[in-house]
Amino acid sequence: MSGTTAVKAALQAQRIETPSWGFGNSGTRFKVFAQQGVPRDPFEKLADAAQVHAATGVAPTVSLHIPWDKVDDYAALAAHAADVGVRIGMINSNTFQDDAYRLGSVAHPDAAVRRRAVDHLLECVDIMDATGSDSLKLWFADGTNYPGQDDIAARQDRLAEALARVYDRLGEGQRMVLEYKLFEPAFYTTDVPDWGTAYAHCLKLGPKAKVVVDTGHHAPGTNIEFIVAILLREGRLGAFDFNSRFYADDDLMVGAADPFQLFRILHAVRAGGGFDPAAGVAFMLDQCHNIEPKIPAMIRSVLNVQEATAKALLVDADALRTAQLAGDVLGANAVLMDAYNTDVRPLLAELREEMGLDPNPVAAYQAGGYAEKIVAERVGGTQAGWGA
Ligand SMILES: [Mn+2]
Repeated sequence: MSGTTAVKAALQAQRIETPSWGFGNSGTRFKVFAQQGVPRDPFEKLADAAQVHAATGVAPTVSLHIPWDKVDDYAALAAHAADVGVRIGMINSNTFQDDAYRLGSVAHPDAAVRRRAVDHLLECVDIMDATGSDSLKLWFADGTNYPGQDDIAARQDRLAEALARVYDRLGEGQRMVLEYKLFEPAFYTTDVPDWGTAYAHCLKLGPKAKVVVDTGHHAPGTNIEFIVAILLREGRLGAFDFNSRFYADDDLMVGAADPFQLFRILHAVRAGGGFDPAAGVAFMLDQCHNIEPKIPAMIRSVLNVQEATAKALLVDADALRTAQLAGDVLGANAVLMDAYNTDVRPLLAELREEMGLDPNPVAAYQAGGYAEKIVAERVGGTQAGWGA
C-alpha cells in the first residue's frame, strides 16, 4: 500500500462515537436555550445520531446516558438503532442527580446511599446486556467542598469497594472505563481527580477496567499527550471523551479551541499503537451544543477528529525516528510540524467520495432537509435535556 492508501484505510476504519445527550438541549447553570426540533426521547436522539453517521460514514455508535435515556424496552431501543443505521455504544452511568447524593454516591459516608449508587451501576450493566453494549462508562461527581468534611482515604476505600462489586458483575466481553475530572461539582477534593487515581483503581480491579481521558478534565497547560502515551504503554487507555475547553470543562466542539493539541494527542495515539482496533481505544465525543445547531455541530466535530487523525497518520514515522535517534532536535520537530501543517481536507474529500459520501458532510446534511423535517414533525411533548 502506498502511504496515502494506508492513511485512507486507517481513516476509513476509525470509529467515532456520538453522545445521545449532545442532541438534547443543554446550557449552563445560567440558562438552557431550547432549540426547535430537538429530540423528545432516546429514539429520536438515535435518529439524529444516525444523520451524523450517514454524513460521515465513521460514527456508527451512540453512547447512552442512564437515566436520561431510560426506556421500558431496551431491546426495542437497540432494534430501533439498527433500523436507523446505528448501534448502542457505551452506557454512561449517573450517580450525581439524586438528592441522596449531596455528600457523594459510591464514596458517601452512609452505606445505604452507597448501596443505592451501586444498584444503579449494576442496573447499567443489565442495560448493557439488553442492548449489546460492551462498555460501562463511570464518572463520579463525588468529593468534598471543605477541608475536614470527610476522610480522604476512607472515601477511596468506599470507592474501591463499589468498583469491585460492579467489576465482578461484568460479563464476557464487557468492560468498565473510569473517567477522571479535576474538579467540579466538588471544589476541595474530588475522589477521582486525575489519571493516576483512575489508573490505580483500574490496576487493582483487573484487565477489564480502563481509564477514560476526557480532554476537558485537566488543569490548564496539562500535557495530555503524555498521559495518553503512559496509559497506552500500560495497556489502560480505554476511551477518549473528546471536546474543547478554554477555561474549565467547557464541552465545546473538539478541535475548536486547540487543533494543535488534538493533533499532538492523536500523534501519541498513533505512536502508542492506539489506532489498532486490538488496542480497544474508543474515540468518543462528549460535548454539549448550547448555542449552535446540534447535528451539524456533531458532524463538524467528527470532521475535526478526522482531520487531526489524518495529520497524525501523515507524520513520517521513519524520518521522525531517524531524527530522534540522531539527536536532531529541530529536524524531529520539523517532521511533526510538516504533518500538522498539511492541508488534509482534499485527502478527506477524496476518501469520502470513495466511500460513496458527499465530500462536504455539513453541506450535505444541510441540503438534505432533515433539519426542517424535525422542526415540523417534533411538535408537542417534552424536549430532551439534562435530567430528561
Ligand atoms: Mn466526559
